[in-house]
Parts: sequence; C-alpha cells; structure tokens
Amino acid sequence: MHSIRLITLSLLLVSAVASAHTRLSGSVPADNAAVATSPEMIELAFSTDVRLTALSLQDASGATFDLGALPTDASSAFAIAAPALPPGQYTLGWRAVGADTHVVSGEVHFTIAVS
Ligand SMILES: [Cu+2]
Repeated sequence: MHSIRLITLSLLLVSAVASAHTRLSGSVPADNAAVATSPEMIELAFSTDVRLTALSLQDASGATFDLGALPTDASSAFAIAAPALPPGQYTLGWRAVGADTHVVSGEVHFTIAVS
C-alpha cells in the first residue's frame, strides 16, 4: 500500500517537473521556414527566462558562421545579429540553461531560397 502511494507521488512529481521544463516557443526564421533573403537578426523565444550557453550556425556542407559573443543576460527572447548568408540550408543549434537549472537544447532548420 505504501509503495503504491510512493510510486504515485513520484510520478506526479516527475510530470510537474516535465511541464515546467523550458522549451523553445518560437524563432525567426521559424523552424523549417524558407526565407527569401538572409535574415539580419536571428530571434529565439523561450517559454521561461534562460541563459544561452551555446549557439552555432552551420550550412549544409558543415561550414560554420560566426554569430558573435553570446548574450550574457538571462531572458526569454533573444535577437542575435546574423552575418550575410548565401542561399542554402542552415541549421541553428542552441543550448540554454533554464531557471530550473536544466540544460535544454535543440535545432532550428531554415532555408534561404535562391532568388
Ligand atoms: Cu527543466
């Protein structure tokens, strides 16, 4: 009887933690978007304040593009100046630490179309 109640309690705790987990709530360009021109800014929005700990931008050949220094302040929205990018497929990799100290990471894929 006691063990069942303990299991139920720990399942409830796990789901409460999971629902509080920070996630990427949006980006510009959006994931899987095709844009006509090189974006001047790359924007990332999160469901809670985070500290960005890594950002990388790669094209389909694996070449990397410098995005400058990471923002140092915690925020739920970031705008990062992007270099002029030729048409192609890009992967933006990000990693962040949420307010709950969990590390979250992901990728945003976008294409700059040949005009
Ligand atoms: Cu979390």
